[in-house]
Amino acid sequence: MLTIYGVYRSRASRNIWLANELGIPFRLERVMQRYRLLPEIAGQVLNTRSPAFLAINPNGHVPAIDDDGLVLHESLAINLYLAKKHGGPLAPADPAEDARMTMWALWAANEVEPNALTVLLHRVSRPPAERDPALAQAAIEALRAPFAVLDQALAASGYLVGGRFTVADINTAEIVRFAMGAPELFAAAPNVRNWLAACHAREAFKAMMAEREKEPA
Ligand SMILES: N[C@@H](CCC(=O)N[C@@H](CS)C(=O)NCC(=O)O)C(=O)O
Repeated sequence: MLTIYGVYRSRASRNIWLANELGIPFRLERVMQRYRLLPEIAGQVLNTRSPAFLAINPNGHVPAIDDDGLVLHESLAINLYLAKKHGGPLAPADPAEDARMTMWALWAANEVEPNALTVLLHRVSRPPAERDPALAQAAIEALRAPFAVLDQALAASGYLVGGRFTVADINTAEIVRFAMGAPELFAAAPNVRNWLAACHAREAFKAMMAEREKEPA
């Protein structure tokens, strides 16, 4: 049995979306980000600093999984593992596709995620008084080049690997989602805009988001 540690409003969303796509059952062990809890209730809620969770992921971050005793952290690595384990069209068909899927996961984590997170924090999720527009703008400027790369990669088939929807699209789309507070990036990259819309129209994504909306922000 697969256990996913995290909450919908965390990078566990990536693993839950993939599990929904694969149709595999999972148990969600709710682990809250410590910084989202008031200190007075932190001891009562399983969170990213709880000793019981640190035994699962000593980094103190969600998500993590326990898949019949295989314990993993890192959301993108978890998705690559689950896709390969369960096979089918989301998974690599051969070593070349495997390499491309790994490439896109590392690319998204390194070239996009830090700046996309800055856009999310400073344009969307932090209270307006705590946002730094200059930081957001610098992140947006830095994302123009990787968005152009992604736009070009999507031009041929509308997908990243193998001309079909795969785990590479899930991993990359979940990181690109963080930048949605910068519509100017998507206006300049229509293939990225259309691809993300297609990813977000998938039933498995919508089911994940419906649960996410039920969680307190
Ligand atoms: N590279 C990691 C990042 C994990 C991460 O930073 N998770 C955040 C939530 S989305 C977290 O646990 N923050 C709470 C904390 O650091 O205490 C991954 O992709 O799994």
